[in-house]
Amino acid sequence: MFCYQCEQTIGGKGCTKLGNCSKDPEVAALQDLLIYLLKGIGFYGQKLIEKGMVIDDETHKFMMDASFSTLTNVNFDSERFVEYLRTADKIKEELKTKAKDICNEVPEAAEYKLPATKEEMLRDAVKAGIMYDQTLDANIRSLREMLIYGMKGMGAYAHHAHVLGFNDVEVNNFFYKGFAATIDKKLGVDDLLALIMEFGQVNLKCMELLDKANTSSYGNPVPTEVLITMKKGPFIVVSGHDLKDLKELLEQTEGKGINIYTHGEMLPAHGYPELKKYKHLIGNFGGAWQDQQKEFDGLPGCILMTTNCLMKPRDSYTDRLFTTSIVGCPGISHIKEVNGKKDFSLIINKALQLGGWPEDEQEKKIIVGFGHNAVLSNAGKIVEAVKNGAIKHFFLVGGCDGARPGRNYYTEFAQKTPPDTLILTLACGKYRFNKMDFGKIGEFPRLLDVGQCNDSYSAIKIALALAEAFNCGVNDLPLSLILSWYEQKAVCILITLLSLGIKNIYLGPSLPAFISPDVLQVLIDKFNIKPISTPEDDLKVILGQ
Ligand code: FS2
Ligand code: SF4
Repeated sequence: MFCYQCEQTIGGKGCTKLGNCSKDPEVAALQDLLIYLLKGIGFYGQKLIEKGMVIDDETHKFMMDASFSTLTNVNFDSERFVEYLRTADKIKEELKTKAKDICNEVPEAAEYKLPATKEEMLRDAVKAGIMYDQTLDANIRSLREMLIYGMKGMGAYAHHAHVLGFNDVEVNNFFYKGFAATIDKKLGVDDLLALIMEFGQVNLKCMELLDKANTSSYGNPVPTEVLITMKKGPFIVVSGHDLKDLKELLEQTEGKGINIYTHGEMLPAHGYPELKKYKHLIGNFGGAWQDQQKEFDGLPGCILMTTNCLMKPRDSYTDRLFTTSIVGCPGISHIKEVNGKKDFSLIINKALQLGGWPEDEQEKKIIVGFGHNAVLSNAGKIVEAVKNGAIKHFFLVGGCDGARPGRNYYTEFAQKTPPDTLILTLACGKYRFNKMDFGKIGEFPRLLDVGQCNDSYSAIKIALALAEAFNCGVNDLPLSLILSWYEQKAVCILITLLSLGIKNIYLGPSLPAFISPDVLQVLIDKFNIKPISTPEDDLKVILGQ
């Protein structure tokens, strides 16, 4: 196997024997082959789109789901990948038949025919490996992989919007164009760089679409206090990012004497009016994803994993862990959708049987719900606070968390920001400091939780609105972006920020292994992207001290 798509790749180079995430060589090989087939589908799909033909919604849904399934910490179940591969092959053959009169030179990935058995698939997967073609130029490989990882991230966003009934033709169509481009030998470095920037703009649309899907389904998040201590009684912990799964579970547990706790990236759910109205959405449990094995160990309740980040479970909680949607893990019960509905009775009965926590803990609360609507409804006051000097600088300290050392930087950075600065945060990296007291500036808490990584659009919208209010560009605002990355959603967000021309981003804790030295130099030259150093030194540079 060879995989270097995430930040915790072994040695900062690549996982070759077993993933640091526990992805095994079999799953890695099947994922490689799935991406290979998506390239073939992309080739025929793009030809058909260029001829003005419309691809059906089921195929679009497959493209986003299959891309999402290969994202870090989503699915470890090889049997599920065999199913995806068979569907991919069927779709490719259908598109091939439709496109047979309009294709001249057909690349190998588009000609490939999936064999019948898993053993044969594993044999074939070798040629789908990232490093298989040793003659490929390092910069071309780097840019192709960057685009693929970006599309994996966008696959997740498009999936979440789609389950709520929201679609965008430009977003759907880009998957074909993007995957086709990764097997197009005519595209050089400049072409791929231009395409990646185009992708950044398409992904912006996708993030906007997801924002619309979430806010029109559940209302605009409002500042909300969230209990972070435990209450007596049976409970289910809901992790991941999927608000629809949470809503369905809340409906099915109402009046049953079960408390629902959010976990990890589900924390911002408490701010949505249509979710917070459920009284048994009681609070938030635990920290960021990398703490789950310790926190779920022997838990007297159930866990529903709606999306990433899933870690290989310890034996002590395999009987109380459940997956749904794209998530999968061998030996773990999976709740499927049947006729547009999910039946959570298995998990509900198990939670009742486990009994939950024996007593209440002393209450502690934090505050969430500072999406773009909540922040921008106070835009006038924020602008005024900047003009009268009460707010000197804005920091966006956000992104993914992870297990590797070096991430304390973000805690220390947040703690060292001066008291006359405002910190916006989002995604699971915030667990490093979101239970700390940063005080207030006037009526605003200094730390504003904008939401999940899926809500990055909110942060972009806030930045663009501030730039408009001050009649300047985003790069001229007293705003600094201090980002932590881990998986491929962070890749698509980063590309979108670059496509908006945003400069001077601080990125850490380490730089992506898939970015070649030459490509990195281009990013430095064009966007002045910087690796993080120390909180003290970076703050000095940012604040001009
Ligand atoms: Fe955090 Fe993990 Fe949100 Fe990422 S829960 S690192 O895949 O999606 O962010
Ligand atoms: Fe390694 Fe990350 Fe790939 Fe897992 S997803 S195999 S940790 S690079």
